[in-house]
Amino acid sequence: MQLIFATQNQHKLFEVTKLIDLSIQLLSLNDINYTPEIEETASTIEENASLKAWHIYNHTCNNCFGDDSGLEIEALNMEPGVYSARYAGVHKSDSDNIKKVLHEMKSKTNRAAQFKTIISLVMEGKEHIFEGIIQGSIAEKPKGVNGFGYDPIFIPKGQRLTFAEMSIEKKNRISHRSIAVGKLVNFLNHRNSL
Ligand code: ITT
Repeated sequence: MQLIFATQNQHKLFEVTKLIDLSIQLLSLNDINYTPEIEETASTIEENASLKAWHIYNHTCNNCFGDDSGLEIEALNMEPGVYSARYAGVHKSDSDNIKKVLHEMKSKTNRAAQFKTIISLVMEGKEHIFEGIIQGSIAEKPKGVNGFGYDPIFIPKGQRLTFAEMSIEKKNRISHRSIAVGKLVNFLNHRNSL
């Protein structure tokens, strides 16, 4: 089965490629020569996941899914959340976003946070939603060089290392994205066995 992954984020693509069954042939936006940016205009993670999947489904008429993810920090009223990619500004980098989080967290004793991924699958004109959440906390300073985004400051609950200090295999065993992708794969396998 072919499935397009409606993402422009190569790190996400790499993580998901390692998680998906061999029976599913994952096509990236590069594979289908789709280069324009998909504008994320919605105000929730759920709606943005949906928007990305429908955008590519309507453009290609092929089954596809979108992933929208965000870091939600309790002491910051669950921000940056849907604004995770542009928390420090539209053209800012991952390290600018991390600096802003650490600055906002300076005086906070509650460092609880969670990563959330919503996957929207659009298949034969119908949408299916899968959620993955991992709880954890915000580190005092960035550590590690693996992964992307906020990985250097996120310590999953029960772990000592940040996501960026873990191998991709270790992150993929526990991450928000792997939980959501696991649900997606189960759904597809169940459907194929009917
Ligand atoms: P696409 O929309 O093209 O998929 P994106 O990078 O814009 O890629 P999102 O809007 O879903 O993706 O992600 C928002 C940001 O959240 C992302 O740029 C990262 O900074 C952060 N993020 C998402 N997943 C993450 C993860 O697994 N680890 C660390 N940071 C992550």
